[in-house]
Amino acid sequence: MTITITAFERSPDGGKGLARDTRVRWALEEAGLPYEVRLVSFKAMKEPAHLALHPFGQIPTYEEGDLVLFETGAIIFHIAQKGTALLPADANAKARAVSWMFAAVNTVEPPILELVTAKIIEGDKPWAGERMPLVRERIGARLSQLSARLGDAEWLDGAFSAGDLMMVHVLLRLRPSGILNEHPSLAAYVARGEARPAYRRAFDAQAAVNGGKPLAG
Ligand code: GTB
Repeated sequence: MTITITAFERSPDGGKGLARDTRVRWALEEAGLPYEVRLVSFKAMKEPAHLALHPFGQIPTYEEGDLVLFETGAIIFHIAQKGTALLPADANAKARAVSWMFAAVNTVEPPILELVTAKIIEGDKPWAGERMPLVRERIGARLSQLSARLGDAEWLDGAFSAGDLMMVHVLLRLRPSGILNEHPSLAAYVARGEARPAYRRAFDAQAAVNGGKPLAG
């Protein structure tokens, strides 16, 4: 059955892989599943045809036969369950990998999104200058906890999993801020994710659409 995802017709990041279709592309590449991409404009995202797929008028969506999914957590969990490339066969290890998927989107991503809001949406407000250090402090606290747990390990819990995929992509959103480099072990963790051939294929595919440069090397 053909898998079709949606992605920005033109991503605001100009092809840096930060929009969330990249994490879905990456999961599909890790799982070795072929897929097609339907590009949508910001206008089309809010029109009935797309709202029928995604109640909040966003990308990415995932279609496979009669199945329509939205929310990257659900999409990647669905993809991951098709094999063992992204979730281990052992039931307990699988449950722990799922914990990391949730941790990425529920615990680590929210303060990172606050930074985006504080900078881009509310950057011109009179209180923006006072708010920014508080937001950076909250991110720093989370990253210190994550870094302490990762320690010297390559991945969060044994072999690379959907939990790492989600966490690496969430952390990548911090790169433009410089905050990631304040946590060298996490910067190295993200670099390991980016070095994976499946990530490089996903990144290059979205860059080709968005006018970005392919990953070098
Ligand atoms: N929780 C949902 C999920 O995980 O699937 C969130 C989906 C979401 O936020 N989608 C964004 C969207 O469609 C695109 S990824 N936004 C349009 C809208 O809401 O109208 C967020 C994003 C956008 C741009 C960049 N960038 O340019 O760097 C990075 C991330």
